[in-house]
Amino acid sequence: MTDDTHPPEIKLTKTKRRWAADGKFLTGRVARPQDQRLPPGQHIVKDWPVLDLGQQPVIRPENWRLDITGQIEHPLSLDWVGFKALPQSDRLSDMHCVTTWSRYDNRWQGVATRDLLDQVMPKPEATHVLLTSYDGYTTNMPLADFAAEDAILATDWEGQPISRTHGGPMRLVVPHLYLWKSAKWLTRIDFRAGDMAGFWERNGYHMRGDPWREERYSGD
Ligand SMILES: Nc1nc2c(c(=O)[nH]1)N[C@H]1C(S)=C(S)[C@@H](COP(=O)(O)O)O[C@H]1N2
Ligand SMILES: [Mo]
Repeated sequence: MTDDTHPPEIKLTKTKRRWAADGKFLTGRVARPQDQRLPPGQHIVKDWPVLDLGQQPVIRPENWRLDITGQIEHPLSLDWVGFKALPQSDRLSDMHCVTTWSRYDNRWQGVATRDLLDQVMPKPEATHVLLTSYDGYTTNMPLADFAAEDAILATDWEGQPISRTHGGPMRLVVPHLYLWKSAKWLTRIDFRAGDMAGFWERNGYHMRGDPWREERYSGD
């Protein structure tokens, strides 16, 4: 695992940091009509682009761990067998990437975040989660967003194990926020009494990231 305070500086990182500075892709629209499936400034793609910091870790099931820590009644360190023994769910959802592509109707299988929350029992102090991945990536969100009905710790996409490039063996999917919040290769969920910026959030991106409010950049 790389040091998450110094993820690799690659071309995409520099470009996306510049977009944040320039406010690129902002349409100025913030309303979210109930019937608006496609958020403002987005376009639909049929393929599934790969976006990450350029390090795609290889994790064997026997070495995989998910640590759940912080402001919870029952801290957990799960191995692959323990994770697969949790209740399994299906979700159908759209993805919205801040680089303006959206992909509709993705079928996910895995553990609903709600079922994980039932196991670990967040304390009243817990207001946010900070997520850490095997490539050193971090991202943050309010607990209420993590707990959303559609949010899932996904192991399968369209009936197949999620490929390594897309975050297998397990990634988070929080479909109502921009896709950078959906950590690939997730290995730690820290419940915190307060918010703390993750990687893109420290690099000009929004602490919440609601696509229908176009919360692309900090200050939007
Ligand atoms: N661990 C990790 N998760 C990550 C990223 C990353 O670099 N590392 N990139 C994020 C970004 S910016 C996007 S748009 C999505 C892309 O997911 P995909 O490659 O499966 O399309 O993953 C998100 N999750
Ligand atoms: Mo992204």
